[in-house]
Amino acid sequence: MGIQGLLPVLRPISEAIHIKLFARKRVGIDGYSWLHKGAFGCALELCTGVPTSRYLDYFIERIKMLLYYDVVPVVVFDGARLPMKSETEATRRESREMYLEKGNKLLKENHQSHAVECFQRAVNITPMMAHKVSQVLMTMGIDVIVAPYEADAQLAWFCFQNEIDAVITEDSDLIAYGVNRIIYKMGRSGDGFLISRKNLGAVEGLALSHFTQDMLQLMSIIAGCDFFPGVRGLGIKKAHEMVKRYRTLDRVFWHLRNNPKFQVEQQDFEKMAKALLTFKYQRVYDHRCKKLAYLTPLLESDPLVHSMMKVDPNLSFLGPLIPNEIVEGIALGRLHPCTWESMEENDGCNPRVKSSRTWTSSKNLSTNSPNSKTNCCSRIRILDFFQKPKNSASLTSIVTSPWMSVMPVGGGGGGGSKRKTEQREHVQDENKAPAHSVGMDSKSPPKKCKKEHLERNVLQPKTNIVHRLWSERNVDLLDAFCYRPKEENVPIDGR
Ligand code: D5M
Ligand code: MN
Repeated sequence: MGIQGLLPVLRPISEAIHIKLFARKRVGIDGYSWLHKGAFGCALELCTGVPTSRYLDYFIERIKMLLYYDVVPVVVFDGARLPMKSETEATRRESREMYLEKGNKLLKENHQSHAVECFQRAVNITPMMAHKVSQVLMTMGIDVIVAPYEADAQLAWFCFQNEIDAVITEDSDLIAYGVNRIIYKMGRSGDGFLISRKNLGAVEGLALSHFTQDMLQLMSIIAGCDFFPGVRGLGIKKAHEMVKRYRTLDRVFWHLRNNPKFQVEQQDFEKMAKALLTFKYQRVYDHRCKKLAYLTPLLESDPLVHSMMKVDPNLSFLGPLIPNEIVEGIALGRLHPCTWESMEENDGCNPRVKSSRTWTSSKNLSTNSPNSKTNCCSRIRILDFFQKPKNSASLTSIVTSPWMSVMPVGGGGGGGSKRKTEQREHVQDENKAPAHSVGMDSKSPPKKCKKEHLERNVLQPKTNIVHRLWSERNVDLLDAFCYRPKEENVPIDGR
């Protein structure tokens, strides 16, 4: 999970912060990270088939805490498996199965506490669990989206598009993707550790100030990441030294290949190149155009891209193509990200069990077919709750809810002018795609959709839910959403 050895070396630049630093700002949440943490406390139930929703309680508790501190959460869940991660996923699956077997054996032998430890490593987080959490989040008026592939890349996209100001996660991949501000180890009281991209140049013993984003990604790949197992005998510091010296993939690979100390095969070049391109161009959901996009604009003149396109014109390793209406259905939580089946039909069941309406292959779908649209949208219940604006061009966020209003950035619009203090205060300069140096701001603005040129709307919360409930004096609901801070001091232990 993540970049091997990266978080511990960044410890000197981790700032102890409290989440209230991000009051009135939008903060992205790596949903699976909280699902994993929440599942830890109910692993026995999850692994033995006892119905439980305790992982949900954990999630909602954290959300309530953010709302208490006026932070606007944007929850992002992982979608379908990325081809580049198949080996990592297979290793994880084998490990889970091994621990499940071990746990069941220990349970039979009446060693419950040891069994629970095994089950904690055996839990499989499913899209249906994410869906159940989403349903509750949506009723709370929280923005929630399912990425077509990795939540990491989707969060980076939101960051580059200035939609969020920081990400809460435990995954060091977010650093390689180029996210500006990442909050790790956030405890239940809101204490955590912030790693800012602008400080990466200040890491002692791992000088990154002259590293470009490509170099940071290359270092991550040869040290070991989810897309490439790394070069044996090369830790993060040696990886850093090598990239500092040789700078590009071609030169680094040539050096590795010609040094018998490193057992690098010729076919590793392609794997490393694909890993590099996946960090740069992974497919994400463009919530404004409602279709797939590349994380950063694809440079077909890039020799690596050019050579990959010759063998794989669709660049499927960046995430296979998905028809627009399906990708929208996935993003909004209507369709299962892997099977494309309706999530509602499967509710409460194993998502892999066939439902009455099954999308089997993309060739059955025509984006213009009236039927396909009806089929994928007909059974939506959860989103009936929300009013979608008729003019989709003005919808720039993920889900509209009764607590949200569309207003242009920089004031104007309805509730915005009334409640100036509640507008999101962007730190615009740092939220751009990391095309150039690490620890420095990119000069080129992110590419925008056509309609974006004239009018850039951002969905802003009118008020957060706690305010709304206060104003309506809805005591019961307020109590349900109420968060009471507790003292907690979580030490950083970096991974
Ligand atoms: O991991 C997605 C998120 O889920 C990331 O924040 C880490 C978390 N995760 C993944 N696997 C585990 C396990 N086994 N325990 C705890 N947390 C986990 P990604 O690596 O992007 O797939
Ligand atoms: Mn990751």
